[in-house]
Amino acid sequence: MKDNAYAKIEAKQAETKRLFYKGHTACAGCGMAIAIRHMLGAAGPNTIVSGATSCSEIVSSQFPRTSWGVPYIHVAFETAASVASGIDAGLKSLGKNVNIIALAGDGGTYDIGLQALSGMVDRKQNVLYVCYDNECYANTGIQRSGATPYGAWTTTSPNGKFSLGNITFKKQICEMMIAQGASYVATASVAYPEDLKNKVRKALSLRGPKFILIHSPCPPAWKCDSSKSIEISKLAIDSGMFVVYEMEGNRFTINIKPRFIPVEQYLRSQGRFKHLTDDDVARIQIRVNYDWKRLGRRYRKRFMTMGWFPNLPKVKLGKGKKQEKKPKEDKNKIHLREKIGTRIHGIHLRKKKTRS
Ligand SMILES: Cc1ncc(C[n+]2csc(CCOP(=O)(O)OP(=O)(O)O)c2C)c(N)n1
Ligand code: SF4
Ligand SMILES: [Mg+2]
Repeated sequence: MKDNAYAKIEAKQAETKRLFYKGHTACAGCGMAIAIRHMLGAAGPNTIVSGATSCSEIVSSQFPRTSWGVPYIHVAFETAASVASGIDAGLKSLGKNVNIIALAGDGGTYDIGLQALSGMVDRKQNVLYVCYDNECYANTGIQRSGATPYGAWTTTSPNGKFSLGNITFKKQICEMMIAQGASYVATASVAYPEDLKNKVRKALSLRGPKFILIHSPCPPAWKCDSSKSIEISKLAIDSGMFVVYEMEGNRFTINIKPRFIPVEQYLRSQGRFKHLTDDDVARIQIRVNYDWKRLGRRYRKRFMTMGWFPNLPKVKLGKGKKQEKKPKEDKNKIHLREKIGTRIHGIHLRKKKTRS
């Protein structure tokens, strides 16, 4: 019985290793490489991948070497979804049933490939779109993307005397896909591989456009130790900063319930947030609390059936920099009230009528 279980695990591991070969050149602790390994392990060999320009392509497919154990087409930055749509049309006309995966980073999804992705969902193509989200354009030197969190340092949103770092909150890409009517929308994390693989399997078993967002740490961009990638991914979920859920049709489920530790624990684990003051951190906590309350309101019934409600941490503002005092009014300044009965810029100032 025990031997059987081990044999199963080994077979699974062999399958995972075979489809995304070792020897790629991703940095140590790279979430993207872990995400792809699990994604392919779950998809199996009957798969074609349309992969956008990104770290995932650079580290795995430099001619004449490859890490891909399945057909992999490297496509232009913004075209992962449109090439996958073409593959879908071609295979349909040949009557073949093959898993089609479009793979891109957050830059290639939230920003530059959004139009192609939207078109793919609109046309109801039978494609699974996987976005690994390392929250920046890592491949070209860590620039800010639509997925970069508020307050984060990047090379195009540097922190300094007059700058906090990135001043926008993450684009709600999954909500956009839900609004567009994708058959299946889910988020996953490299810290929970079984959940990730189950989602890939489930998505591929459904027809129509599917979208999975995988939170993927990037040590050079997040300025963290490469041995801490998984730990930090868990902190993102436990603090409620990254929500792990799925939306199958109209059914919303939280797959990993956070413990709601203060977001500070997540933020202080990475150098890209180290410049944030206590007030900046409190502002981020307010936003996270707001997002959870919004989620709770929208899916109130589902939260009730899950029998679980978010227990959000309290926020204290004003711990950080002192607020600047307002300058006192100049006593010599003539008050408007004293000018009643005169004209200012052609307007006759009258006394306000009071009801008797
Ligand atoms: C049209 C176009 N614009 C810009 C580039 C340069 N470029 C290549 S990869 C990349 C960053 C990709 O970022 P992301 O999609 O987040 O993937 P990551 O590098 O983070 O894995 C950029 C800007 C390009 N190849 N094509
Ligand atoms: S820069 Fe980041 S995403 Fe790119 S290979 Fe290194 S860890 Fe992975
Ligand atoms: Mg990226």
